[in-house]
Amino acid sequence: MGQYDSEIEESVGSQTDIDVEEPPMYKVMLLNDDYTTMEFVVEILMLVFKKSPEDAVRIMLNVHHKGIGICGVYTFEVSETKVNTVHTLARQYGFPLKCTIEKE
Ligand code: TYC
Repeated sequence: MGQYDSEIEESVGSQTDIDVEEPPMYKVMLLNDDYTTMEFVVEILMLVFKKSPEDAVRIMLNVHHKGIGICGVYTFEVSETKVNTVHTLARQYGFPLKCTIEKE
């Protein structure tokens, strides 16, 4: 500790009283339908959700069999952007693919 450290700490606030809170996280859920192709869903999972080809196939098949499945967990803003990207791409290619946001 230098001669003036305690005064400096007082004026700027000590590190320990800064309240570091994690942002709330949101799950992006993918929904099954009868029209979107398996290939398109796998592409979406790789492109938008950065999944490996193996993970993308696994997630797609899980949604295909169970009706719904999780693509990833992100902050609200990131989740919302990913949902919008999926819907925009799906409409562009004429698929009814839907995904939703769920609070963790
Ligand atoms: N059920 C679709 C089919 O048989 C494939 C599919 C999987 C669609 C997952 C949407 O989120 C989905 N072609």
